[in-house]
Amino acid sequence: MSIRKNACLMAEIERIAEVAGYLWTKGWAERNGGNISVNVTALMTEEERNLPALTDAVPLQDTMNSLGGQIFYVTGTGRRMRYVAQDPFAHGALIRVATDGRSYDMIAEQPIAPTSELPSHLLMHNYLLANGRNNRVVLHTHPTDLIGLTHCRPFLDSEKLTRTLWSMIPECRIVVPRGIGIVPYEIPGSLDLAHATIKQLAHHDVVFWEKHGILAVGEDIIECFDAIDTLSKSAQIYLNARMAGFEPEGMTDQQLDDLVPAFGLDH
Ligand code: 2HA
Ligand code: ZN
Repeated sequence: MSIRKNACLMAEIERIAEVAGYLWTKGWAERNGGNISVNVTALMTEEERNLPALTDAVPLQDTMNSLGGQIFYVTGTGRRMRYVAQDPFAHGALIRVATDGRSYDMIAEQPIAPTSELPSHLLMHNYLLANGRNNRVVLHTHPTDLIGLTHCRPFLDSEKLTRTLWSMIPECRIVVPRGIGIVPYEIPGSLDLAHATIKQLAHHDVVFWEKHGILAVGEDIIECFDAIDTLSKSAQIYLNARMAGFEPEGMTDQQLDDLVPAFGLDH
């Protein structure tokens, strides 16, 4: 049975490839920078979910109590986004978490070892599902302008950073309504980074990792990309103004608050 006959699944894989291409063309994915995981379980038939494993089970460090039987497309370790864009199944794989949540195997299309950030991606999916959030997507990338801001101590403050970026353009307040969480520097791929990120996900859908990159969660991969792209636009306006020698005025508190009822924002 070929997974490629499943049109719904393949459409989702195409959207992942589309976003991988954007990450590369935006300059946010140097070398193997960034990684993507998407929960595709709901797009698969019972038969596909039970496909024979391509690999032995690989143990997980933590038990994923909410992920038993869930299937994810995950980009491969060391893989370049520019190649994921061209051929997502040659540079990523479908992994299946065991029913006891303690290991995973691979079911398609080739056994590609998952991203070094897999433990953190799975911990996040586990947290999100356990909390009833249908956030199927975890997207991590390295936008130059946004990472640059994390080198400026005053911006390592969620309220200050959120307020500054929101106030550059109305869209930013609308597209990133829960604001930005900040995680102080941790070793990439570490569980400390994952646990610190999960704390931020209680209040935010986008988290900045100091001097490293951005992580966004959401229901849809294009929307996750759009949120980061809009933040990047705001950062460019802010930084361009500073480079031109002036402090940008920013929208007023009233102008920002008026967007909440006008666009039916919850926050
Ligand atoms: O996958 O971006 O954080 C490479 C990374 C690790
Ligand atoms: Zn990274």
